[in-house]
Amino acid sequence: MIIIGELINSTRKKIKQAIDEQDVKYIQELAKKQEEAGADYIDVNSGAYVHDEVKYLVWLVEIVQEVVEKPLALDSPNPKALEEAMKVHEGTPMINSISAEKERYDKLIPLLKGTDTPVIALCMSDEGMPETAEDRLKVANKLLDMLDKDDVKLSNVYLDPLIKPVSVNGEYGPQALDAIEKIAKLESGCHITSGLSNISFGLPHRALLNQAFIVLAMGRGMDSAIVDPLDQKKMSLVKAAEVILNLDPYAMNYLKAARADKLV
Ligand code: THG
Repeated sequence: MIIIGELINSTRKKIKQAIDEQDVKYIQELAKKQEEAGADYIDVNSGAYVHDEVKYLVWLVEIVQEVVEKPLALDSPNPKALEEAMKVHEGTPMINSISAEKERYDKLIPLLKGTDTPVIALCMSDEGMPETAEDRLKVANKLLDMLDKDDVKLSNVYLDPLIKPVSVNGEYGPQALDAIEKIAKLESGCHITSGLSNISFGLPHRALLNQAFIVLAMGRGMDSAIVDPLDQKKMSLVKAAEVILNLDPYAMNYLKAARADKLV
């Protein structure tokens, strides 16, 4: 599983406060902890700042890269913010995200064309948020087609089916899982990711629902997730599921984690 650590996000109160106070240490500690916990990418998002999003995204990239080796996932719908953050990022960042919405797509594609930049592609178009698994598959197919034509390697694409809360509609769980399976069956070579904590919004013991969802989604072919990597139970479940799905040959990773006393 490719883990994208979600905690440096200005929609979280503590992060908003840390940005307001320019508390470099707090943010750097959180970045290091996520890396140590096994994050492959560290997501950074300053979207709570309508007017200063660009400035703070650039700042987050600078301070987080001082303390981690892993690349960052630049999280913004704003092509300008992504462009400026890419300029200061050392090495290749992940872009979170592009979509099939024409204006956003056209502005972002020049930054991606012919590069080796991993990019999350949301299953969303100008027709709005998809409802059913079929709707998501349609947008996924369209995006894969567009990106392929625009010289983006599909092995660098992370399709995000967009997860909605099961507390809003009981069918949102099955629809998300079916969408993951349908996208995986395309065998396009792309990855599948999602911000899975949306699934549990509005219900108690959210971590428990997120844990159940990540295992179910892995069983249907999801190979990446935007999550809180400091949740040890979830990270342990991921390692256990990888053994069962034969994604961890000879349980090498699992055994290594066990020896390091990292499984709970
Ligand atoms: N897909 C993609 N990117 C995404 C999302 C997605 N980026 C943002 C988001 N969704 C994933 N990241 C987070 C980060 C933090 C939290 C949830 C998702 C979080 N939320 C608390 C809550 O919802 O209750 C906020 C409370 C707080 O801490 O203040 O922690 O789907 N591609």
